[in-house]
Amino acid sequence: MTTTAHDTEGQLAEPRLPAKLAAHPSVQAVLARREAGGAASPPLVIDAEWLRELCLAAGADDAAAVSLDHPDLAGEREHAQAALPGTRTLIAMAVRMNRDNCRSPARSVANQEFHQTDEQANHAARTVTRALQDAGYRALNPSVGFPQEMDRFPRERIWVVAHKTVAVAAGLGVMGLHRNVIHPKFGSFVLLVTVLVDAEVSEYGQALDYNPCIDCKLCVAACPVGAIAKDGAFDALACTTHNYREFMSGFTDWAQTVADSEDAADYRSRVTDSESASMWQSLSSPPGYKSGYCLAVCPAGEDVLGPYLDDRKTFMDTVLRPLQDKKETLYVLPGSHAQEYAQRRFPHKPVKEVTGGWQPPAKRSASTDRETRTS
Ligand code: B12
Ligand code: SF4
Repeated sequence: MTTTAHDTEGQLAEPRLPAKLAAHPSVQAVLARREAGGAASPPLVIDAEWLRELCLAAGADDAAAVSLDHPDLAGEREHAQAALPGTRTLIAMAVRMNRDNCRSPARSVANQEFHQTDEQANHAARTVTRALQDAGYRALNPSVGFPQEMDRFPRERIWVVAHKTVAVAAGLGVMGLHRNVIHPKFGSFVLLVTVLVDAEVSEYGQALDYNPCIDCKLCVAACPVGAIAKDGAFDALACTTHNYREFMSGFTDWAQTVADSEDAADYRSRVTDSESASMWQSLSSPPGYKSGYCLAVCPAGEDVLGPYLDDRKTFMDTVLRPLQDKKETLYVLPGSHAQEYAQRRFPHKPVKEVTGGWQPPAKRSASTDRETRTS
């Protein structure tokens, strides 16, 4: 066991080490480095300007720090402390996405943009974490999106830190009607990431004093399963059931369908060739979102707003309409508001009932999985 000695003036001296440990080459190297003054403690408070420059150089387009004591982060505290005991500050970063990639009805284009930005944001956060570690701090970067804590699924939240909550408290933006954070300049076209660190920062970000959302409600019109209500209510289950068809919950439902199928012909009567191919693609490359249209059509943000202000009709015809017109299967829970909404508002889009994979399946007939297109 290590004991701490006091010298004659009562100062804290090097801990006394057991002889065997003290003789170890690594221990001797560390002690020698200390004696040479090469391992000074890092400053107690991180310089905010240094930190911001570090984040921007690492690939972030905007960054700000917020104390874990911020009242709006009360719900994040236990999660942050569990991930990195001793966390004092959260560093929020935003990384821009290319707008027209996100808006493309070719979802492969949009998904590539989401995943590339996701990677860039993870890379930026990891670079910042490394620099903080090298400066002598404890730091940690939870993933931008996936992987998440699937051992908690589906009962508890699976994300380590809620990046939106942190970004809003740090002043990087405000949640719009569509519940994504809108950056005042870059609009909705940002992904967010957070770095946890065990030190304070000399200056913290301030929450924006206005919401960049202009309340145009294009996100309401774009969502194919009615997940966003005009009053701001958000139907997370409707969104997840469709948009995450090829993520953990939709995959579980699909696996159940495979298990329930009597033979190949029965499977092919429940799942189209295109759906099988799409599921394969999501399993072999990063999984594909089915929608994200709410974010794609959002005109908010100083860099984005111009074309919408210039000519709203053209903006709707070229950004909103192509996504509304796209023929694509929509996934809904039976009897849900999403099902009724999708059939009524988007009669040209086939609607398919699925369990969502949230709970063990009731015994189903093959017809349950068939398209229930009406009107
Ligand atoms: C869970 C989650 C989802 C869920 C729930 C969405 C939501 N609004 O919270 C689903 C699957 C629906 C989803 C979809 C999308 N997401 Co998402 N998602 C997350 C995640 C992991 C946590 C979100 C969070 O903090 N929620 C808590 C609070 C802050 O959110 P809230 O809106 O106030 O509360 C709602 C939800 O929490 C929900 N809820 C509560 N408990 C649970 C449990 C489960 C299992 C589910 C599904 C939902 C849920 O109900 C609340 C009431 O509406 C973050 C990544 C992260 N680690 O932070 C990304 C994140 C929020 N997603 C993001 C994106 C881009 C999307 C999509 C556009 C993906 C896509 N390409 O299609 C869509 C947009 C849908 C939308 N309009 O919100 C970005 C947002 C970037 C931004 N500018 O704000 C984030 C921050 C990822 C990132 N690192 O950038 N997402
Ligand atoms: S699309 Fe319009 S209403 Fe929806 S979040 Fe963006 S600005 Fe707000």
